[in-house]
Amino acid sequence: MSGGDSKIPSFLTEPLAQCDPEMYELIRKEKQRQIRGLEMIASENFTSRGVLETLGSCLTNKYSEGYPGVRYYGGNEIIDQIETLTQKRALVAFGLDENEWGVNVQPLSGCPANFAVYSALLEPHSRIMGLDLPDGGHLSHGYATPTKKISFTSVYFENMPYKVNTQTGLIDYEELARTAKLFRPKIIIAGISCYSRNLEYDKFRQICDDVGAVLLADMAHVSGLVAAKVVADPFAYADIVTTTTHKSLRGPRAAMIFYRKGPKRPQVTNKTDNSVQMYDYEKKINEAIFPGLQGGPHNNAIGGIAVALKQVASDEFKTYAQQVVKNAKQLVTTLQEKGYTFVSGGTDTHLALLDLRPLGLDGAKVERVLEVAAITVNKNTCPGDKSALKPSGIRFGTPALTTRGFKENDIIQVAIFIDRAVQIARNINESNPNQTVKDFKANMKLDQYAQKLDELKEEIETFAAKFPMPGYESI
Ligand code: DSN
Repeated sequence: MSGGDSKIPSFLTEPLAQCDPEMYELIRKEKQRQIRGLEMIASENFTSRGVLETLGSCLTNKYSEGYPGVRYYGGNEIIDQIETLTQKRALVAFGLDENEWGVNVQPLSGCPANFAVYSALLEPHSRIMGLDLPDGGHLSHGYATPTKKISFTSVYFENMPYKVNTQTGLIDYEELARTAKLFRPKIIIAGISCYSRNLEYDKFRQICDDVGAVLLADMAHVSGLVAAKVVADPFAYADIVTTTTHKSLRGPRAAMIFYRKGPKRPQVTNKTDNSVQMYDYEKKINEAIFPGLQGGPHNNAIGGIAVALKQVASDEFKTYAQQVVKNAKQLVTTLQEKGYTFVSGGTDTHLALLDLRPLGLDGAKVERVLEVAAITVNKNTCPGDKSALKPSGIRFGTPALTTRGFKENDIIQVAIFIDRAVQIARNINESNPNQTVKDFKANMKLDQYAQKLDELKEEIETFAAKFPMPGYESI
């Protein structure tokens, strides 16, 4: 026997700071950026130390193609327990009965999860309908310009988008019902990337029943709010529900697919035939994820989902989710009092879309000014925009700041900072309203603007650094 005296290279056991100081330093700087800035990207959050520890654990070492109890590799006794625990917690977090719903926790992220659902249920080139990207939909619901299929969803499936009403900013359900009857899609997707109002899942259900479509709810943005019951619940109406796990749910970067099982809902049972029909999604979806689209699941992420879901089931999380929505509403109210315009006039959720058209500005210019001032947001299309490349809005979200303990009064201060930054953007723009984004960025460096932006950044960083941050102390 040997081995007791064996040595492995020291870089296999040294802390990161020692074995790779360059990477350590980059991560440390990113951590500082996150602490010192105001993180307002609606799809981001700060996950917990427990999730980070699980992500950085030995679970990353293991291959486990297959599902609990049926794997293509040995050594999966513990991994099976981890995946089963994650599935159980997922059903508990959303109040689901295991006889009616199942869940696949292996999708690597949201786009693969949605693509797996289409691949599971549809033949190539079958028809689907999703909210148009410029109207607040998501790429993975299918997006094509008149000359190019942008998302691969549009390459492999035929997508007809539905739209929001450009006056109200609200989904036009009547138009969706009309076009669905003509287009006869196999799947209708109720999901958003930038839409601040509750989705009316009952209307989606009715439209799906009228045309015989499956209702897929992509609740990625709002899943934490759904679990806390502070926004509309898709599970009462949908056949399949997908979600990422790192947004308002505050877990690791991953995704889940919930699917109905057991006898079909009455609305979709064939009325001319008294036999009970059963849902057949489970096998199809599981096979679409593996072996259809993915190989080995990321067990560290699956473990991280379980840790996040345990937190989601707590009273603290419910309070958190309620505060996320209160903060978004406060942000809108304070900025509206200062004269700003929001698409749909407000929010029911964690996000709000500022329409910059009344100010003669566009999203790219304001995103950059806010970024330099340490407020991180993203430019976004507003209803009526022709191109996603030159959008006229800014999307704000409150999940990340709320995790750091921001309350309404703090958000009022954040709105004051945003207003000051936008005023600087207006001043730069007014020197030549037709200037390109490139020229605008160059002009931001002129002394009279750069100095104001520096001052604002310093104030914002001092303010933000006072709030606690979850995760590790150092990186
Ligand atoms: N990228 C995410 C968002 O920002 O909405 C969705 O995948």
